Amino acid sequence: MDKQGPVKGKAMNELAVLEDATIMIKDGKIDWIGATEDAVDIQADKTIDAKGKLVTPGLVEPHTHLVFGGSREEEMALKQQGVPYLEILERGGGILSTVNATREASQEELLEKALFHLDRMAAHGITTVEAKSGYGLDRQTELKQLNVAKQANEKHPLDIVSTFLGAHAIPPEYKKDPETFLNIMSDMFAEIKAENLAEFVDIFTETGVFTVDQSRRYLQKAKEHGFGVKIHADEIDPLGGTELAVETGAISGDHLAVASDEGIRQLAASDTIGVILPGTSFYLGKDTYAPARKMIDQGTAVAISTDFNPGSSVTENLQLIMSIAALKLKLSPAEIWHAVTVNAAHAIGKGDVAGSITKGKKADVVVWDAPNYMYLPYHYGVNHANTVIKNGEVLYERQAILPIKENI
Ligand code: IZC
Ligand code: ZN
Repeated sequence: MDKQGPVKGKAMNELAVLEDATIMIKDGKIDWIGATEDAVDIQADKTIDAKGKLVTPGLVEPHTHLVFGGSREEEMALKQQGVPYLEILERGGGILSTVNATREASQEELLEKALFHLDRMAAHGITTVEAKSGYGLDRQTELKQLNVAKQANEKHPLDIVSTFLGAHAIPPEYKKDPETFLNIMSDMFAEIKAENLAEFVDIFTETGVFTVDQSRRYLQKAKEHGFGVKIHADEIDPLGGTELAVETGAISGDHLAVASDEGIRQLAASDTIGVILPGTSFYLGKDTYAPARKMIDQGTAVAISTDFNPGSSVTENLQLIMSIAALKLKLSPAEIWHAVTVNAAHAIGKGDVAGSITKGKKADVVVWDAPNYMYLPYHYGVNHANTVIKNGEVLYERQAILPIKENI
């Protein structure tokens, strides 16, 4: 797995697999990788024997709503009764209920909760995480969320890439005046940039949220302030968010569940990465999944993510999403591995340091209780991580409940 740049289209099915390999780590970085028989002169302080086990780059999680207050388990009953996601939002629930809980929570509470979720992600083999704001929808709370992500990045061993998603929903106080609300959010760009609180700006382009025109103007301003841009595009209604992602040169277009054929064509011809979140279709009980198969067949670089958030995809387990990608998106194991490593890293601007086991990159490596790379999507819903290494340090090790005796 040492290709540079995002892996596009058919190349996603060509995985570089080494049998009987050795990886050397020095100063938190990959120092050498190759066939064990070529690994001469090994003088390691510590070795990890991964015989018979799959070893991969740490998973990169390119789309989460990590920092939030409260939870929304009551909505599950509404969803079971068939109340659509956007109607729950329209009634003041959904994202807006998390907004209330996030406004009420202290910075310390939000940090503690974020660290808990990060621990769980790390235990599931994730070593780099993108985290969005967007549950404040006012200056003060959005800054509180961004500061929590910054603190979490400083305190937690995982690397966090921060995205400003102030344009996640229209708060009730601006229901009739979304333009003014967007201006309040874009007025924060200079400060967020100056304080280095986010690398990307994202917007939810959706029916009842923000239109394509509003999104275009907002993202244009973000680019003028030096941000890379992302879009929650074509998740529920096909508004043309995929085309807008290409037009604005977004680093990624995310969701794309109902992208048009023209949008898919344009995406494939662009450098924008398609970040697919099949856990959302699964969790919202939809039959429609993003046309990821078509996207890859036409040449797109696809990444996959949990979309971890308290409403539409409540899981930190990217391995489960890898299985959903196999079962529902019909992606091959090789495509899925590219989607959760190198392409996910490029989707958050970390392709130079994460996403592959390459000399000079961060030593973010996972040993899995799996005999080969096809095994993870196949054996679904559980945690296969055996040992998670971040920056060359062991971060997580699976504990046996009973030590397995030799020669039982
Ligand atoms: O809290 O429901 N889609 N934003 C856009 C979300 C899902 C997160 C949520
Ligand atoms: Zn999202």
